[in-house]
Formats: sequence, C-alpha cells, structure tokens
Amino acid sequence: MTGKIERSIEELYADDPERADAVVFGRRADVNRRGFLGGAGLAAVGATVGGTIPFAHNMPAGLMPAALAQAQPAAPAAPAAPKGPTYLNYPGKSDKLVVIGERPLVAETPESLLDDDTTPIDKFYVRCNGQIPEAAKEPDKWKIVIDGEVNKPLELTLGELKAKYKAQTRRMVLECGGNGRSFFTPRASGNQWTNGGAGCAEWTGIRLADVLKTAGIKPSGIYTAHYAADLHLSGDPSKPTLSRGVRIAKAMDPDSMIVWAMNGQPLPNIHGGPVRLVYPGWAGSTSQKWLTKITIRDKEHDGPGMTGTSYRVTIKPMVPGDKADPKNFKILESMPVRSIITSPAHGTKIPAGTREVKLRGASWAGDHTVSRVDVSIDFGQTWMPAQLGKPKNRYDWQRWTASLKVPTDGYYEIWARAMDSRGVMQPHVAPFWNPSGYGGNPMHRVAILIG
Ligand SMILES: Nc1nc2c(c(=O)[nH]1)N[C@H]1C(S)=C(S)[C@@H](COP(=O)(O)O)O[C@H]1N2
Ligand SMILES: [Mo]
Repeated sequence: MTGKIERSIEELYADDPERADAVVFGRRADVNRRGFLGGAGLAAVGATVGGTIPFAHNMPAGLMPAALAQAQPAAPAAPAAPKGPTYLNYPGKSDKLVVIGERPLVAETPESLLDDDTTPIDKFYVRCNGQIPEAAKEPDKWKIVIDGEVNKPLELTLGELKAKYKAQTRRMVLECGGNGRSFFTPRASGNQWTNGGAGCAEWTGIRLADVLKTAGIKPSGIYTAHYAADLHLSGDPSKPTLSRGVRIAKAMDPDSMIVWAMNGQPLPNIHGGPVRLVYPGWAGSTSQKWLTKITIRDKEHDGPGMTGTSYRVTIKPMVPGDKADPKNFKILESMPVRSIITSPAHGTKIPAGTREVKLRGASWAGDHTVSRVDVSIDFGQTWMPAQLGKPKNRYDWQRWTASLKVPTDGYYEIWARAMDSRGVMQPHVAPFWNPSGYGGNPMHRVAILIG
C-alpha cells in the first residue's frame, strides 16, 4: 500500500471516498473507476485485501472493500484496524458476543453466530440502558400492576398470570431500534451496532391483550406506558431508566406478549427475567424487561425514550449531519427489512480450487414478511435468488440458503439483500440519515478469500 493513513480508513471513506480509494489502492485519485485498474494498481488492491479480485472491473468506486471494514472482527486483511473488539465476559453468555457499550452493558452478536434457526440464549444480544437488577429470588411472587385508563386496575403476581391465562409459545425476532446504526455516514450517535442487535427466540408467556381485556381499557385509553425494576445509571430511584409505550392496537396484537420463558428456560435475568414484554417487529426498546407496571394513557406516552429524536425517524429526508427539526420526526414502530449472511463468516478463508460456495442466512422485516432474498458475488452486477424459508409463525425470521459458483480463486464479496412483502428492498447504503441512527439496513456484505 502506498500513502500514509492519517485517519481510520472508515473516516477517510466517509469524508473523501476518492482519496480513500487512492490511498488504499495506490493510484491517482482522478482515475475514479476501479474498472480501469490494471498492473501495479491491481496488484496493490490484491495486497490490500489478500488476493486477486476476479470481479475487480465491477467494483464500485469509493466503496470501502468489506475486507477493510473495521466494524467486522475477523477481516482477512485489515491494515488500518486500530484495535480489535472487546468480547463479552458474562455468566451464561457466549464470549464471542462483541461489547459495544460497558456502562450500560450492550453486546451484539456477530452475524455468523446467528446461524441457528432459534438463537440460543448464550448468543442472544444484550441491551441494557440502566443498571442490571439482581435476579429475583421468588419469580412467581413478582408483581405486575395494570393501571391508568382502565375500568379495573389490576395487581397480579407472575404466579397468578401463569395460572389464570392461556400460555402460548412463539418464535419471534427481537431487534434493537438502533440495529445497523454503525452504517450511517456521518456517524449517528448511540451504540454502534452492525447487524447483531437482533435475535430470534422461542418466547413463552401470555397475550398482553388477555390481561388488558380483564382490566378493561376505557375509550380514553390510547397508549401504553411501561415501567420496570432496573435502576437508572445515576442510581436515582425516582428516574425511570427507560419507559416506552405503544399504540393500543399494537398492545392488542395477539403476538404482543408478557413472557417468562425463553427457549424453554425461565427468562434469564439479563434478558429481563423473571418477566418482560415482547412486541415483535417493533423497536426492541418497547419490549420492557423486568416489567413492573403498565399504565394505560390517554395520550402518547412521554417517558424516557419517547421524546426528542430517540426512537424517532424522519418524515421527510434531512441533510445528513444537519440539526434536527423536531417537527420532522415520527415514532419508529415497525423495523425495516434486513437480511444477514450467517455462513460463511466474514473473513473466511476457503481452500484453493473451491468452485462453489454454499451460503446460509436469515431475513426479517418488522411487521411484514420477506418476499425474496437475492445474493451477488460480483459486486452487484448480477443477482441470484436465494431459497427462502417460511416463518414458523408470524414474526419468526425466515432462513435462506443459496449456492454460488465462483470462477477462480481470489477475493470475493458476498452481498445479500432482502425485499419485504410490500416490495421495499434493502438499499446499498444506510438510507434516510437521522441523528440517532434508526433504520440503517444496507445490504449485508461479507468478504471471503478462496486460495
Ligand atoms: N427495563 C428495561 N427494559 C428494556 C431495556 C432496558 O434498558 N431496561 N432495553 C430495551 C432495549 S433498547 C432493547 S433493544 C431490548 C433488549 O433486550 P435483550 O437485552 O433481552 O436483548 O430490551 C428493551 N427493554
Ligand atoms: Mo434497543
């Protein structure tokens, strides 16, 4: 590589993609089509990514090669990566989860760890906003209050909930509202998730609607407000850590649940045990952990996480990086369509002579289903449909498989993009920039090296 890297390669690509290309690929910035690469230039590219690039002529200019993305832990060649990721060390959790925040604790799951039909508990991402409470000693005595705009306020123990209502089990995706935030340019504030702020677990519990029907929502009740037992980071007991809510219609959805078990196990403390909410398809922050109270309100809830630009997206596109106009924001509800390649892992080295690569992945689309997944191995020149599986139940993710022919040894990027049931497809780059970085769902790219 020629040139001196004075900033991280990601910053350089964000600020000045042409110059970044020139630095990485060792050629003049005015030759702005990688397709014109030849001789020394091509050799420099190969040295950078670790092998020749059979589809170099298709490489879009100014697009950072996936092999160099430092957000990815195991790139085959990452010359500018400053320091590696910090891995989680927490009882019951995989030490391959990547810590993206320590106080509060936030850890994501590398895409290649999401290769199971049902995400095992140890691989499931963790997102806390406050202090993690101590595990309940007598889970069945845990109390939940339903009050506000209801005819009959309730106080029920978890034991009573289990005894009085019909239980159901659903395999459903839980996804952090900020999943994909790291893909925004300029950088959006908050935890820098790649695609790993999501998982798909078997949740057992009851329909929230059944309990709300017992309480009887008054005609004035239009929104929920959720409260929990986790202490604010400051330690001030009068400050809720996070208190979000949903429109009554979502609360009455038969798949919106109060749950006490995950993958057949009592709900682990770190995931909100003994009891939490799960609102599948919507920003994970609505799925209150350590649930103590639901207040039905006669207006949109305004607790921490409901105001300003948090969990809000733009109504009309704004200039990336500009100051936000609060009037241009609406609450983020359904999550956008996303697909991930779960095998091979980013940075996989495959033996020389291999001419077929088998792919596996997952896809989901908030309140919608996924209608198709396409994959490309030539920088998006041609696309091939993947075999898309069916969800087990509503809100389950859809696994997919594909098999790609590769012409020669070398460096390849596998790209995957999904389309939802409305025809909305994952874009090339994170769309609709917003200051807190919601809706970052660009197509997933994985670098592999054959030979
Ligand atoms: N009480 C409480 N509930 C919470 C949170 C929290 O900090 N406190 N974090 C929310 C957010 S932002 C997400 S994405 C999910 C994460 O759930 P998990 O840690 O089980 O993956 O829980 C939500 N529920
Ligand atoms: Mo979240």
